[in-house]
Amino acid sequence: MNYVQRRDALARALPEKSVAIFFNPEPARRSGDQDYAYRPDSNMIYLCGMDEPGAVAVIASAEQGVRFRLFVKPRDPERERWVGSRYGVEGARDQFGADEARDIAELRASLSDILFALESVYFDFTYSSALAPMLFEATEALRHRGRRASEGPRAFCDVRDIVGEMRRIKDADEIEIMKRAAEVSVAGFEAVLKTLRPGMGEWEVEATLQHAFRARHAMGESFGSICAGGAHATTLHYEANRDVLRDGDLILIDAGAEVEYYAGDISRTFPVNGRFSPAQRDIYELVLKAQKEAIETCIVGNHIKSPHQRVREVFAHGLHELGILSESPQTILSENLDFAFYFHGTSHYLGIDTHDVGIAYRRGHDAPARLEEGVVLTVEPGLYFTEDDARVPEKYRGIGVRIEDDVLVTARGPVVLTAQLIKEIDDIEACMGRREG
Ligand SMILES: [Mn+2]
Repeated sequence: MNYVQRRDALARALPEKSVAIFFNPEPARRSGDQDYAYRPDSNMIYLCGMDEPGAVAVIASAEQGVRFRLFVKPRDPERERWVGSRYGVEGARDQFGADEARDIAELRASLSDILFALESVYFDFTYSSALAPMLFEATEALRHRGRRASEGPRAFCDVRDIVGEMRRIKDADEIEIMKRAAEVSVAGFEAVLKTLRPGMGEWEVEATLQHAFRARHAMGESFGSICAGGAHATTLHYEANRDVLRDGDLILIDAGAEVEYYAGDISRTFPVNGRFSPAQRDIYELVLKAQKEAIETCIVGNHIKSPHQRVREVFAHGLHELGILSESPQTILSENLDFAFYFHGTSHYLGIDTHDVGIAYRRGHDAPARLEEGVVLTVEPGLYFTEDDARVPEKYRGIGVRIEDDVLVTARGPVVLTAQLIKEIDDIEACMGRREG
């Protein structure tokens, strides 16, 4: 992985006389003496691959000598017999390439040396409650050390915009991993297609996905899988997955595998019994048309909102033609009438986080960020008609459809990383017709 290049890029992006500080939080307590499954900080993963709880990374601006410091828990054979091995100070140096590695217990004392000659300190404000008090304390101590009032930093800055801009463009290593995350995610949905049938529990669909992901050595799900049968699909983030799938209903599945800390993110909507009803077909075909046209807009020079604009245009015409909205497509768009049935965005960046970092709107401008080579984004239009919406023709009530793929922007146009997974009605019906048992 290009950790050295990434840290160099960050060092050059920082102003002179500054450092950026990152850290992995301690595991979160679940209950009793059990913790939640551990997930390291995404920027730690991106900049040095360090996954150990409690580790702290300090990266200095380019003109400084020692560029990369790591503070980690020391080796402790007694403790490691219980909780697993640690990298230790030696590992931080040898495996992670730290120019300087120390025991985490020395962080507090080391901060005065690190901060002494600095003008500014960058850290992730997400963790301000953990990091800011220590930084303030160290800075205050320098201010009151007495000899010269000029000691210590004067500014604390949020590092998220800088690293977010770096992470927005994926390098070759990242794209390789993301292709695998996409592949494993596809395999999960294919496993569902083979087994889906009326009477199955939504939780069984969830378990099918989890099994397919883990069996292919994914770390697990990149977010809590949504397996929403029938009208549950009209709740955007339905994750309860505790209902039974009924004959004649659709199931909306939004899930993805996490591979080496990178996320896949797919949505598909399948008929539980293997056949779409005419009303379900109407909505599905409209969403699919919008999704395919939106993917075509994922080209260099367009902006992050281009797919959304295209989806809204297709929906405005389709909602009018299906008699769901009587107003003209122009009126639907200008008065945002489509918002009643399509109330989320079409795209987000995808990467180490499912809703990945990266600026969507440039600060000080209203213009959305342009798509560039190496950007990975989702395209995920959906239409949702609640069961009790009297404005909507009865046959469409309770139908929710979302179709989502992961798209890499390249100089040669959009590359759909999840293209292997079928989404045409004929293909889905033919595939489900061949189900086991
Ligand atoms: Mn998504």
